[in-house]
Amino acid sequence: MQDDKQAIYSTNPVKTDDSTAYGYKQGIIMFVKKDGSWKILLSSPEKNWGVSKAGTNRTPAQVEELLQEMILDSDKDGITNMYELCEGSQMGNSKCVKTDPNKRDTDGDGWWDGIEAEF
Ligand SMILES: [Ca+2]
Ligand SMILES: [Ca+2]
Repeated sequence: MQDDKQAIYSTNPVKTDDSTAYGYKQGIIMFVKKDGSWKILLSSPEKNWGVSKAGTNRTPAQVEELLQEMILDSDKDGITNMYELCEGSQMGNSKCVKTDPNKRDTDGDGWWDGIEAEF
């Protein structure tokens, strides 16, 4: 995913299930173009999602469904739908800014939402 101002590269989500939790991780790197050259923007290139086995009474299939929902990034702007809707882990975060999960650049300023979230 790239245009003339920014680029986002991510790996496919990889399962990280262990004895205590079901989970996924994904590597993601963001670049922005400044003064004609590309700079790395993101400082933590790995995202993790997890559901504790002890903390859920869902079946493994239901947990999988939940995890798929948690990692979904419809517009591929580098932040998940839940994050853009201020749901899930962002619920109750007063600093969370709602953006459109189906629009890469919600405010139309040329910067993608996931990039702006890192500024
Ligand atoms: Ca998104
Ligand atoms: Ca924007």
